[in-house]
Amino acid sequence: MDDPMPFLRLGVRPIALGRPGLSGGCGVTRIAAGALAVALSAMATGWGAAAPSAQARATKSDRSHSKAKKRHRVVHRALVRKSASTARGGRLLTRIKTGGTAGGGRGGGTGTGGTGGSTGTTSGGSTPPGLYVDGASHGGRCSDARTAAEVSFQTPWCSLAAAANLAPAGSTVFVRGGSYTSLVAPQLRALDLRGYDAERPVVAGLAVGGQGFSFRGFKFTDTVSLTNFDGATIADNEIALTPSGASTPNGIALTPPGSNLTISGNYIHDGNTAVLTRQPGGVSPFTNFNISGNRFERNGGVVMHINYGNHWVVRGNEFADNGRFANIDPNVHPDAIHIVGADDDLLFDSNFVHSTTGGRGFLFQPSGGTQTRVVVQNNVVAGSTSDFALRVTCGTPGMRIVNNTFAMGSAVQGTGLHLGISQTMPTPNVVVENNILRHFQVDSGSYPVTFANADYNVVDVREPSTPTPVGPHDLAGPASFVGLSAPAWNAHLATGSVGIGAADPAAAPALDADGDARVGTPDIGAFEFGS
Ligand SMILES: [Ca+2]
Repeated sequence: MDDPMPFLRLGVRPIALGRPGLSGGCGVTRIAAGALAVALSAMATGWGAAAPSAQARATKSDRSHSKAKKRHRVVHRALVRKSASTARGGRLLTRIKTGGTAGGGRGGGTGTGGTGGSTGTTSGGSTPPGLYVDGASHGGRCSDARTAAEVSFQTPWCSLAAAANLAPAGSTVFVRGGSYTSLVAPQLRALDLRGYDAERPVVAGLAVGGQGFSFRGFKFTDTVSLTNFDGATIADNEIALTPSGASTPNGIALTPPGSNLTISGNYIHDGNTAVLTRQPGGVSPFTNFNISGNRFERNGGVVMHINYGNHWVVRGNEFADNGRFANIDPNVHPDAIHIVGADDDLLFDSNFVHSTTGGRGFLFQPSGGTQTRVVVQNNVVAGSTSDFALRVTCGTPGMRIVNNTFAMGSAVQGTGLHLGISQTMPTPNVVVENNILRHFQVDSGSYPVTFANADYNVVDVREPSTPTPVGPHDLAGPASFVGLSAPAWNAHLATGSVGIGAADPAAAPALDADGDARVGTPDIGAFEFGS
């Protein structure tokens, strides 16, 4: 059965190695009341000073979002073919499958540093300028004894380690097809490492750090681990993991300090946690992350784990059939995204979560502080299990939840949009507008959740005998969809559905989850009808 209150039992369940650190409830319970007052006061001041950030970015990113639509590229067509038989969510997903929305939004690394070599092909006899690693000697006999000046397409290095040790900063390094051992390089120079053409070299994982490096076009078969990094890009790779119980590897594991990271266009599947932020010692926030256009499929842990994130954009990702698997962790709480720690300025935009395997949506569970300037917009969470689409324990002041379609399972207590489940600190000024909600529940408690606006939602079931708000413009559900069932989970509104033309224009993002403009009055939910 699904566990609607997972963290309540975490205290009695051992946390397996490699799993995200999980803490119970809102973590400020151990902070003295005076300290909490000071913290909240400071937070309020900070909000006033910097309030535009997540919201402004949401608007700004609408524009880049639109541009991204026009930027379909070839980069991982192989991945597209590989996963093309699974679910469809409308054009949102189509975009992911054709290269993602990579680059949208403000956050994210630079990670370039390349010499501008294009990823052209060798047809016609020309090879792109750059250095070469060719362990299988496809283009000529490889040798790691060469200097960088001696390396060419015909005279390549054999190993990634040689490139890491010998390529000068700013180099583009093409890696030919073949199998490579894991690269361990604690401080990489600014190298742009690329799988050559469509050869997609297979690499047994990374353990790297450094500045301005990037990895594109690889197939990794073990964890991509980044520690102490700034300006890194992990893009258009496949991370193909193998379930092995408690030893199932994670996809991308991040250990601070870490800043300016882009994770885009990757296909990460069959692992434990797809994107894991570790805080093994003193807390060090992960700053300026852009995680967009990735596909996370059949992972058996918390899919994305955010622990002390600052200035993150999480956009246009697909979470496909992640959940509980006997050969990974049959007892995991399989959140699509679990946000813990004290976090600031997080935008979750146009993500698509669907599962038939127990997976669920977003869980906000602050610890050690609050989660401020959080915007959740244009997301779809659907699935056959009755579990939450978005749950907040407490401590997310000013959170904006707008134009989402939350239609997971059946409408029973503890599912859907569920706010204030474990109240140990205030959650003021929350905005809940223009959402389609199969179930809506706000719990009572010592620190009641309060709303700046809770209106213009389509609500199927509002949990009775709770302080769940009723807006004057709320509409009774259910909305009707084009096809909200597996495998398509198509959450576009059907002709005549409730919610069309019924959203609050002041709250609706300029573009919908497809990146399309509004048609007339904005519609409730993630997709604009007729756009
Ligand atoms: Ca409309």
